[in-house]
Amino acid sequence: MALPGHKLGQTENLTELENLNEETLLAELKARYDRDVIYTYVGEILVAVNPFKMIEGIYDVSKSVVYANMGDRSAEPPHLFAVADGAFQAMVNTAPGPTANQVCVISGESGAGKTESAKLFMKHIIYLSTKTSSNAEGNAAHGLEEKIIQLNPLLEAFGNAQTLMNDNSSRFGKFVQLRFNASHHIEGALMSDYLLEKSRVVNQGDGERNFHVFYLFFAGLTDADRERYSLSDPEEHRYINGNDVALGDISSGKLGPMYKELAECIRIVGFTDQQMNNLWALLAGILHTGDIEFGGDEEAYLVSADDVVAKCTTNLGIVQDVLVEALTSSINITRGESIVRKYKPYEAEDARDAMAKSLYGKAFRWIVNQVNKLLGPKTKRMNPTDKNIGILDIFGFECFDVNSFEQLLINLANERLQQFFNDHIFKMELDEYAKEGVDGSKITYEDNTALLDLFMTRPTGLLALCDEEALFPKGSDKSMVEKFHSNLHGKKGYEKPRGNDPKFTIHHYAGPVEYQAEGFIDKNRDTLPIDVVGALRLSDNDLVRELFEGDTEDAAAAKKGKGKRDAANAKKNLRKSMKKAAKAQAKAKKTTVGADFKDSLIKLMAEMSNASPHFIRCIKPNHQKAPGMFEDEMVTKQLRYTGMLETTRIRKEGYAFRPTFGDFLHRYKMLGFPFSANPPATAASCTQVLDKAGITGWQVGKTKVFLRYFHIDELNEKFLPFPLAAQKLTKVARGFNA
Ligand code: AOV
Ligand code: MG
Repeated sequence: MALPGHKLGQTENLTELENLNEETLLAELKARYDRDVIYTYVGEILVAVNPFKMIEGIYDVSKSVVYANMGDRSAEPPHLFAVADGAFQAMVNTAPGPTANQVCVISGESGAGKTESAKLFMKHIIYLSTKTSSNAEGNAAHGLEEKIIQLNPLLEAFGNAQTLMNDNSSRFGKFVQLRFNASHHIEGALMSDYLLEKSRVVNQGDGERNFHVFYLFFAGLTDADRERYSLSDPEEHRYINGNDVALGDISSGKLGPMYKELAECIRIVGFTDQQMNNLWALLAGILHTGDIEFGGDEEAYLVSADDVVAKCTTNLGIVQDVLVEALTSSINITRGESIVRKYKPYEAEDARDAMAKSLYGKAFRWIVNQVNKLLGPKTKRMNPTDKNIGILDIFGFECFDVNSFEQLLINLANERLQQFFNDHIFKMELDEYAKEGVDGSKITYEDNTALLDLFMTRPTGLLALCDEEALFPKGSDKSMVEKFHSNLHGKKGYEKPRGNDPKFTIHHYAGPVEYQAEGFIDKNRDTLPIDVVGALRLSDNDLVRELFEGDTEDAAAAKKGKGKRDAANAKKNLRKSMKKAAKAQAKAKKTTVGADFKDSLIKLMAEMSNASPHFIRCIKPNHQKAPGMFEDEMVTKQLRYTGMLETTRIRKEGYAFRPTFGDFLHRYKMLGFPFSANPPATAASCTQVLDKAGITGWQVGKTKVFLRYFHIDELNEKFLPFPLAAQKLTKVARGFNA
């Protein structure tokens, strides 16, 4: 029910609404969206509804100027820059320590606008920090800031791809921390990456694409480059030729300028020509890898012409025969004896694709490490006077027709973030009660701790069981699911399906997701045959060799063999290299993708708990990626699962309105005092009003009255005999919680 005089879409902080529920929340956001107002506050949280178009002027420099050093956030319309300014000022005005550090947590589903928001947030932080850098130190840092800005296009080229959900979908999670010194100048940026979707390199769903960089690379090739990397036409390469529209984009020349931009930003960030040449050769090597084909019934043999393999091995800097052998068979060396087992054709294809994925995954990680070397602060550890601002932009909650191990981990991360959000919002609420001496024991909320336990508990949680099965040589997806069922069936959030298919359903905070367990074990193990590792360790491409931890000496020896084209010699080298690789592997801690992910999630959370959080909830208003379309049902669903409604519910169950004594009396004193009286702003005066009005269930704190959401209606009803006063009620509701 809207109050008289209430204008839809005018409320900038929706918790000021008197009648706060699913419908009103939606109606307000929609009315604003229709006027191209995409930002709205819900309490402390910023809601951003993706406009799918550039809105004139909203990120201009003039806006950066307005949203700088604001003091009172409500002085200007809601904006992402205001959140960034709030974070920056909070950092500046707080002594070094966990509360001075800030973290911006951006969530929302795929295509909702997280990555764009993360970039804008970072851009504004950098603007604010350069504004304070008027002295020499600031000027010196200027180059660094430029580099940090250039980081985004670089990472997006290698880590983003077009999906059905989003034309520029992040296929990895990232957490970037900007480090500031005592005078609040940027000292460096440190980034962590999470779970790159490597499988995209070898296989893309219908209508989806490979990582941007492959197309950009092709678009930017000169004739000389084509020759150098033995590339001809993009249509000929299986890893990228599945999408005609993408191929069209290359040939139309549309991507040419984008390649130039990428090359320029790579240069600015500080990669050397030599490094980049090695990287481009590696990418070309991956493309050629995809073209190697095998045939056979029982034993795999090479079907492709020799020169197909040669193009691959030349780019990767390895020996042709060695690669073919490594991809078609495995050698088991025990006590000096080597037993060769020939692969079946599908095994050879798996080995080939595993090599491509591994090359890309390691190259991506190398880029991230390199970026940290180039842009990171001089010392990895923070000085006691340092502070930082972190920005988290991960993959959103995912639910597809078929959900696999990647979705399980992605959704686990989102589940953990939701818990972080709950803890924070809930805690803030209780802190306020405690500060005012008000009893908050009745406040409860749907927390997802039990669900996280389902994942994290050892030894019987989902991840632990996945690992147990993956580290067990005879482990299978089927027996893993049986273990899930026997350990987790009956637990909250876990559902065992009918039938015997290796499937299970998890009831996430954002909805149920059915996972298909086929392939879990392989994905969790994520191993590359040791034979392939052995071959790549001998590469004379410095980058490839570095990625597989080979040493120059071995590679030089192998090169001699290569020169002679002596197959026996090359194979001898491969055996040696494999032995070394196997030794290194045996020494390294046995770990799995799931366990690594869990570790990095724990580290991330520790980092985030060491900072004051700022939440941005991105909302995707339609599936068509179209401007001007606001689909009620879709938005409602997101409001529900992003916790916006939870937040409002907590406020409903708690004390939604908290006017100060003065404000309360100003508005309601006539319910308890004679018209002309001027009672003091005390707890006693407020109690007198509330008692006389016959309202129950409120509490009076040290400076504020704590009212439930329905109390406002009850108080308003008392006003009914006073029609004049009733007209002023809009103001009353708005004034609360300001
Ligand atoms: P995501 O990061 O949340 O999805 P993006 O930030 O990539 O989503 O946004 C998707 C697209 O929406 C962008 O490429 C823009 O076209 C548009 N967009 C987003 N925010 C804005 C804005 N503020 N103004 C104009 N257009 C915008 V994913 O990474 O897929 O989970 O994995
Ligand atoms: Mg993204």
